[in-house]
Amino acid sequence: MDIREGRVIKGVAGSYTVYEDGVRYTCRARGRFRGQGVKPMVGDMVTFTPPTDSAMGMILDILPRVRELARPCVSNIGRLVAVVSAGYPQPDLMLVDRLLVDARRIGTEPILVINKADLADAEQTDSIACQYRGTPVLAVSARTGEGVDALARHLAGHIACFAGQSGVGKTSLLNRIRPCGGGEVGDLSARAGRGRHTTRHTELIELPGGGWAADTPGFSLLETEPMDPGLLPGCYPEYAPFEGLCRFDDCRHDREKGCAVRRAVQEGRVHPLRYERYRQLIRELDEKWRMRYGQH
Ligand SMILES: Nc1nc2c(ncn2[C@@H]2O[C@H](COP(=O)(O)OP(=O)(O)O)[C@@H](O)[C@H]2O)c(=O)[nH]1
Ligand SMILES: [Mg+2]
Ligand SMILES: [Zn+2]
Repeated sequence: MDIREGRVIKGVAGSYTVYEDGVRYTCRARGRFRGQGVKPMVGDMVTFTPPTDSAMGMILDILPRVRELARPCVSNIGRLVAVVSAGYPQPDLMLVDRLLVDARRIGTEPILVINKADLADAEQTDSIACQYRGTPVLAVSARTGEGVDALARHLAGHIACFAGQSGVGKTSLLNRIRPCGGGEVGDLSARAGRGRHTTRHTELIELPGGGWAADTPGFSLLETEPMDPGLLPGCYPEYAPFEGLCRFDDCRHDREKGCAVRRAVQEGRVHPLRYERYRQLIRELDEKWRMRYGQH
């Protein structure tokens, strides 16, 4: 048997596109996956047999997967690109914070991309960037191309997930990075009227520097999956210098007495707006966690 190894880059209705060495093969998944309740996922490395004249292509096994998200359904994610707009739509930094937490929770390096820099001055982009000490931030413009090379370098060799509000320019950026990508750019006015998303299913597109990108609608897992609130502080790199300095070992940096993170906020070493959103988030996670698991 001709057994190969490749990457699943698309899956629609039980039909998978597997990529190996520049060639795309259409495969089905072996029947026994269904019995085990597992399904190949976009991003998976798999063993497969390519289609022949007499047989369909078949995925045989899924190699161990890491860093997977359920929405978007992608595995082996190496970079999470949280995109906001410096112009319209108004940045939803709570969504950005949720995306950064999701990324760090699954062990993926996030980057914050401030797009549409052509519509804003440095002061406006800085007012966002300065809130994210410890997170790489890039100001870019899909329109002028500013910063796009730096972004492409950051993604090279990885599977990158683009996420963020509708209309911030995710598809436009991907089209810039990969001019023949052919993603459909949304018409903001028409779309707002009908409330539809241009980007539907998840598919990996090949990046010129090696690597893959998924263009996904913007939402965060935290809205759907309860997360242990105790893990939240570890998802804030700007808290790391103050670790172990709070009065209580199990300090969650909310209302506790003698909290070193709150002191850092007062001293201007952690951004107050980011911290306020953190408190909102941890209280929200508490609530969900309690509803799911009872008092803790
Ligand atoms: N001025 C400006 N407009 C942009 C830029 N990037 C995207 N747009 C526009 O923003 C709108 C939404 O872009 P799109 O890529 O569909 O956003 P998505 O929903 O995040 O994929 C389109 O009208 C784009 O032409 C940019 O860098 N500057
Ligand atoms: Mg789009
Ligand atoms: Zn604390």
